[in-house]
Amino acid sequence: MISDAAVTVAAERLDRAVLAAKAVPQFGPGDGIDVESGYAVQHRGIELRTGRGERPVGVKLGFTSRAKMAQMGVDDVIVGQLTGAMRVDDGADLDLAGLIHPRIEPEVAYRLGRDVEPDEPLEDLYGVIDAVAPALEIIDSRYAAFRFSLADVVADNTSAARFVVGPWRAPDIDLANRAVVLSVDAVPVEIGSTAAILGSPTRTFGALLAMARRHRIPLRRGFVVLAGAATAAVPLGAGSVDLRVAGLGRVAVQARGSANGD
Ligand code: OOG
Ligand code: MG
Repeated sequence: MISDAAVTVAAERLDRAVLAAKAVPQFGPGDGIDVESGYAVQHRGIELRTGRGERPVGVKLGFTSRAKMAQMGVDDVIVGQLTGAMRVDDGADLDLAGLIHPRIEPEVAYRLGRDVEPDEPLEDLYGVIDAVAPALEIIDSRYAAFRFSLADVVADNTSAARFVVGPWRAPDIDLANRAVVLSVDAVPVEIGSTAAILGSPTRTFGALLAMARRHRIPLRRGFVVLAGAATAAVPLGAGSVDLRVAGLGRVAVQARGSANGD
């Protein structure tokens, strides 16, 4: 575990990359950032954001599907945090100018119906979910060339940049194996199934609770939970992106302008 001062230095470096939409080099062996240190850096980064008035509004899981693990060359589930500044309304414009090299991926979102305290005797979050929706996540690694180690990506708040949640509905449907079609300008670019997410997105509830406890990540009423992408992420340029999840509905975003690039 790195020192408290080193946590702050790393968090400030990543935070500047977010604000300037300019990539920074990955951390190296000399930086000594292991996964635990990565979570400390992530927390410090969230403190920098809340210090600017951003509000925590949710949590996200990463690498819950083989497609994502294979794409990014990592093999462990990770957790990150969402703030209000990352939220884009369903169907709204998303300005790419504030981003580096964004990618978009199909997700399922769950909503927490109440606060969950870390010491509650729960096995998972199943009974706490009060709504479910199709969602899009826009990830934007702050590292050059979108390359990172597991510890790096944890420190970088799991590449979280923007997210879009479609219409919420009651969580009384089985989401274990639903077709997922991600389209750009009406052309399907990724086709998959929610089964790719740990066999069923609901399986993420136990993993998320365990990780939130372990890494002291708050779970609050109304929080959005992104279960992780069902397919690989696709590079995002200007265009109209639409996700359909069978039986659940659709969500869309209109990407405009162009990202800064590496
Ligand atoms: C890390 C974020 C992974 C997911 O859904 O698996 C993630 C990345 O791929 O940059 O959000
Ligand atoms: Mg994701």
